[in-house]
Amino acid sequence: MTFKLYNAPQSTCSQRVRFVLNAKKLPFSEIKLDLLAGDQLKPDYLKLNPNGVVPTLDHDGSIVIDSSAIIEYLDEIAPEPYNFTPHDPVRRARMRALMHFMDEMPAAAVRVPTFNLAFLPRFAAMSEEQFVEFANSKPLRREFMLAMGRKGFSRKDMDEALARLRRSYERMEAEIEKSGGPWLLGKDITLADVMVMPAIVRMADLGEERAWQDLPRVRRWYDAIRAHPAFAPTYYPGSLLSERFPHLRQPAA
Ligand SMILES: N[C@@H](CCC(=O)N[C@@H](CS)C(=O)NCC(=O)O)C(=O)O
Repeated sequence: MTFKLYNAPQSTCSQRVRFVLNAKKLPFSEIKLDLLAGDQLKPDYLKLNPNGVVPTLDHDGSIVIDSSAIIEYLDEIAPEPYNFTPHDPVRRARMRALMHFMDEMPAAAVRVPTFNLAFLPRFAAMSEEQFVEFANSKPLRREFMLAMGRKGFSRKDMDEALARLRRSYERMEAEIEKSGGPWLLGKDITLADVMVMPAIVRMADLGEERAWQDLPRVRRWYDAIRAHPAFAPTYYPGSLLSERFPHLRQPAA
């Protein structure tokens, strides 16, 4: 089996897939795209992934797109040495419901502080025409980019995104309490944990770790995922935004 992953070191969706590949000890090669340079919008890449986003997995010539579809696919084709999907259908359905929640809430909300705090200086340096052309070339994120504009999201948009993230941490706390932890669904790590991991790591990288300090189960969950053997190879040097954008080393306002 040969795996080629089109991805970006700092992309949260890519980090989900790298984590599962590493946990399963599946060797893979990486094609690294520069998302700010627009590599994901080039015609050859759009033939693989018409959404114009990473990640994309090429498995022996079969193309699989979308991080949640890819990690479920990997669990199906390579259930050993570790399977992230519960055997019991009810637990499996619970896991999938949480996976959807993670995409709809924290993964969507985290884009607002990410773009405002990390990427904005790049966009602010473009002319309005260049920016609109760049935004219009994005199949999936056109409206998001235009809503942000070259001046960034408003304070109100930022506060709303941080509030959505806070509700996500509270939901995690409640799920861990219900399941008995240490993971969202109990004693075994599942794809639901993998789905939320990059948003939490991103917020810590943006200096927002304090936002879940009053939630002891989330704190322990965060320690546990960082101690997982797949974590270090997933977050190889250069995977954090603060490594690429040194201005982020200041705590977020
Ligand atoms: N639902 C997709 C979303 C993928 C996505 O948004 N990828 C981001 C990086 S995390 C991207 O490629 N952004 C490029 C862009 O906005 O142009 C997935 O989970 O794979």
